[in-house]
Amino acid sequence: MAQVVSVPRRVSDEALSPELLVQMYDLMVKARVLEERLIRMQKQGDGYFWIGGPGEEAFSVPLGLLVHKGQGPEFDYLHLHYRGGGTMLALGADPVDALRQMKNTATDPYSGGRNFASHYSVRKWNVVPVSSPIEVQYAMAPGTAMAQKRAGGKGITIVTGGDAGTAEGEFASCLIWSSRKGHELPVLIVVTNNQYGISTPYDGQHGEKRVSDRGAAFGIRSLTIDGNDPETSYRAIRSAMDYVRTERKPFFLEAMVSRLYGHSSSSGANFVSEEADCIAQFEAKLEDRKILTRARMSELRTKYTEELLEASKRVREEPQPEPEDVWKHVFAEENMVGKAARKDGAS
Ligand SMILES: Cc1ncc(C[n+]2csc(CCOP(=O)(O)OP(=O)(O)O)c2C)c(N)n1
Ligand SMILES: [Mg+2]
Repeated sequence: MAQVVSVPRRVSDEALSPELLVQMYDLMVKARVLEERLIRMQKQGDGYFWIGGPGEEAFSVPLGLLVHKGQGPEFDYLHLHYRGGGTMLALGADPVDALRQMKNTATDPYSGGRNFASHYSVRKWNVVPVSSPIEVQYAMAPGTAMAQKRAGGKGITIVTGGDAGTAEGEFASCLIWSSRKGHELPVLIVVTNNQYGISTPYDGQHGEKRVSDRGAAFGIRSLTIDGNDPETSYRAIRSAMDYVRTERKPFFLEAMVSRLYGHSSSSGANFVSEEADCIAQFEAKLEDRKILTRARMSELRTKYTEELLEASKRVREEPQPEPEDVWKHVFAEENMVGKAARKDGAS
């Protein structure tokens, strides 16, 4: 498949420190090994369905590293989709929690064993629950961005999703609500373009050359980058975030990425060798620049592979949710309306 790569505009090409490159590499490998463990768990019967982000690590990891993490409108809100595992690890998530969600244990902190793999939710980091119906997040993002604009401060909203989903109305709603003249919102609109929507290829579905071209119609600054290059991603995300944070206006960033294990377990989840592998490309650069040796890089991969294999065995022994727990967290833990009425003296 043709790789569409564009040279980033308006983004500095200042070198990133070797320490940062090693940190990004470490997280990218951890994220990949985690996805590979999740795929194996699902194939071995320790889960019902897999979906995740192998092939997006060169974009998802820098994104997570650049977030202002915390709870409430003064921090960044994240409306992620199901390919953001690298972002979660870069934020500091424990990879074992992803294994717990795959195994649907009661200890899964994201959904108590109820949701699919890669459906994160962390209130203390403003990570709102990932939605299985695609694009819902683009309709919600202007809401948190509006709250942030009203609250003042430097918090921004970040929303991510795929290329095919941009055909849905929620995506248009996001562009419209983010860009109203005089009411612009501090939202970083991200599309990770792997050039597929399940089995439907990008070509034939889009009249525009790039999805980011749509930004111009709304007066939204937009950019398409090679999301397979972590250095390009880091610089482009940092510069887009700086703009959104200080100008309190939207920015649309499209990142061209790969989809290295197909759509999900429903399409087989087997390695796709025809697409660019951002980790293999980064390894060649790190070796060439004498930042890491091949031996060190293999050691790291082996370490994470062994650690996550052991963790997956432990997770198998963790408790499953109790049947009556199905009634928890559905709407509210108690009848708030009835309780308020009783306080007012009503029956
Ligand atoms: C509203 C809705 N329609 C259809 C689906 C089925 N579905 C799940 S993923 C997907 C393709 C999404 O493609 P894209 O937006 O490019 O994201 P990618 O999976 O490629 O990252 C579809 C159609 C869904 N989950 N929700
Ligand atoms: Mg896609």
